[in-house]
Amino acid sequence: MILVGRYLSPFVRRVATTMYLYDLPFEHRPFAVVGDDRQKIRDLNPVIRVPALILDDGETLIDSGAILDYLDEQVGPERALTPASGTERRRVLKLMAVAVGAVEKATLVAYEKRYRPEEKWHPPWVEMISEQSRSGFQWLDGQAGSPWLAGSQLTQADLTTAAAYEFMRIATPELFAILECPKLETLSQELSTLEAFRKTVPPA
Ligand SMILES: N[C@@H](CCC(=O)N[C@@H](CS)C(=O)NCC(=O)O)C(=O)O
Repeated sequence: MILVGRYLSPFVRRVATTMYLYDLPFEHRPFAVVGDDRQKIRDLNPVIRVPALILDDGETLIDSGAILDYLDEQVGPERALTPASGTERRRVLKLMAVAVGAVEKATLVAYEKRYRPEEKWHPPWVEMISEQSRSGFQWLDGQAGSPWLAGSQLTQADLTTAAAYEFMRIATPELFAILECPKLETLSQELSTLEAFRKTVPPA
């Protein structure tokens, strides 16, 4: 399989970490959505986003949630990091929805600063989306146990949240600096003990 997209993307990172944890071998193509790689990504995903996962038979999957669903199917419910059914599944899905929503808002903050000239930044909009992002992360911090978010073992909610949290640290340091999320800090440190998570740290 071929995984397309840079590990700076929390969406790519959660897929790559999951593939390492599931012992599913893959080649990594760290294409960026801007610049020379743009057309290559468009060929895989018409909305020019990563991640994309090219399966061995050539089928291409897009959207990290759909890719994780496929990976879970490959390893079966015993090993899947998202529970198959019931309240446990609903809890993990809810946690992930908040983590994904919070990091999407952080991404918009990063894009505003990166792609728009400074004189066109619109502070009220940036404040609005920053607040949404902060609110999501603070809520997640309140949900974290010691250290896992759902129950007594690692789930996809933990990987997704930690990848999102670490993206903030790199891509929106100004937003990260005012987050007070001690439990997410612990979660991220705990995940850093896993080789699978360390292997997907975005290059500096
Ligand atoms: N819902 C998508 C979101 C993917 C996404 O937003 N990827 C970002 C990278 S962090 C991207 O490709 N952004 C380019 C853009 O939207 O213009 C998923 O879960 O895969």
